[in-house]
Amino acid sequence: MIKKEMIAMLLAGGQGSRLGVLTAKVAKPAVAFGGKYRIIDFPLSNCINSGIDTVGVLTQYQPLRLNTHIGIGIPWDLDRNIGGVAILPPYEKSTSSEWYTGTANAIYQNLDYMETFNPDYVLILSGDHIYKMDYEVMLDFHKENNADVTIAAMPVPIEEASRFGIVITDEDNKITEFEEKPENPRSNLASMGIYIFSWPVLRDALISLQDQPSCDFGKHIIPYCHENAKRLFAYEYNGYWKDVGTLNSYWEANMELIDIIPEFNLYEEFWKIYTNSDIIPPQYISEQSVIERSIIGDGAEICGEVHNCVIGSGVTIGQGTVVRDSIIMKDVNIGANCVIDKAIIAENVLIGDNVTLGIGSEVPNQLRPDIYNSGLVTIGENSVIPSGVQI
Ligand code: ADQ
Ligand code: ADP
Repeated sequence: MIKKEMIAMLLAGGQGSRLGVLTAKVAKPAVAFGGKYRIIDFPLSNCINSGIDTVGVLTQYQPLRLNTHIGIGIPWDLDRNIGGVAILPPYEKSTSSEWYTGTANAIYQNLDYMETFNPDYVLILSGDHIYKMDYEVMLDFHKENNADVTIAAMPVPIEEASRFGIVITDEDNKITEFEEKPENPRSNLASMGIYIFSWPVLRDALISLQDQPSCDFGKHIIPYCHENAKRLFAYEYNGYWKDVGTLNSYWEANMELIDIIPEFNLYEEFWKIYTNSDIIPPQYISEQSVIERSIIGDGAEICGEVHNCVIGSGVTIGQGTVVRDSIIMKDVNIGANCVIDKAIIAENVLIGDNVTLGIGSEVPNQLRPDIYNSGLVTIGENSVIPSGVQI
């Protein structure tokens, strides 16, 4: 019989509506990040770096790009005969079939999958966080405390605390109270949405709450475990962690990569971030170009100026064009003499000549200083912006 000590279940099905046009056609975990990666690469790489070789990826909303990206898991060394990576969309069952109505409902609908591996522990992860974490160390913590549930948690600014599940702990890190997104948080220790469950405890909670509509970990499963006197512990994490669920946090997290000493380092040898990338030629930088403090993806051809940007692979930037403080995803073609300031441009966008985008001081048009109130201009994938347009 197959036996795995711990398997991971990666929730990758949410719509990500707060990312606006960036997730109109792709699931949030499939959104490009850091010039080369997709968001889901981070939790997937953490799994393999932590020695977890069995990962179920729960998909639902716009899964095509995610499926193509993950494939059979070769870049993450997850192409195994036993275990490996499995894409788990909602499916037709003999008794019923339904969409995943909530995070815990999605896991509940895959009880059989988890059962196959006869696990001692199940790790629940979100597909949309940028961080590095050794889940094996978290598992050691779980075992040392003889815990039923361990929640990774980190301090956040108190004004942001109501966006998270908030835990209150005693001096032994045992959770004495848990509140999902409280209006008036009484602590700033936030759940990171990363949980280790002892398998019988998770199984029991999922089955007991199977009729709960939109069953969710933060709203239902964790409170249920707490009410039933299970041993809940907070595993405090103090490294870099970012939920890139909003345009601003997505933009910031990309921009933090180009800091001189980045808080989140993509270049560490001992914790590599793996991705599925095409075989493409090197970058070409022409003699007229100026590049400063930027990440430039493979296969990019730059003839203009690039300042403080994250430029994806296969991007072309024409002569006389200036791009500043922007994130340009894969395969975007930008013509000549454009000015682009503080923009996020999704994949496969075509921009003509003499286009101005954004609201920075460098941009001649100050038509709409209030664009999307975040101050960021976002262009959805496959858009075509004709020459001369000002946005
Ligand atoms: P939220 O950030 O609100 O809170 P949620 O919307 O529940 O997280 O989504 C968690 C993950 O599950 C995301 O990766 C999302 O894409 C995925 N997902 C959502 N619905 C899904 C579905 N139906 N099927 C498959 N996948 C789905 C949670 C916790 C908080 C905690 C924060 C930390 O509830 O307590 O503080 O995460 O970010
Ligand atoms: P955002 O909060 O930016 O919209 P999330 O990925 O967190 O992004 O998803 C938002 C909420 O919408 C989640 O609570 C999730 O349960 C729900 N949701 C998203 N897509 C679906 C779907 N296809 N079916 C059911 N619920 C969904």
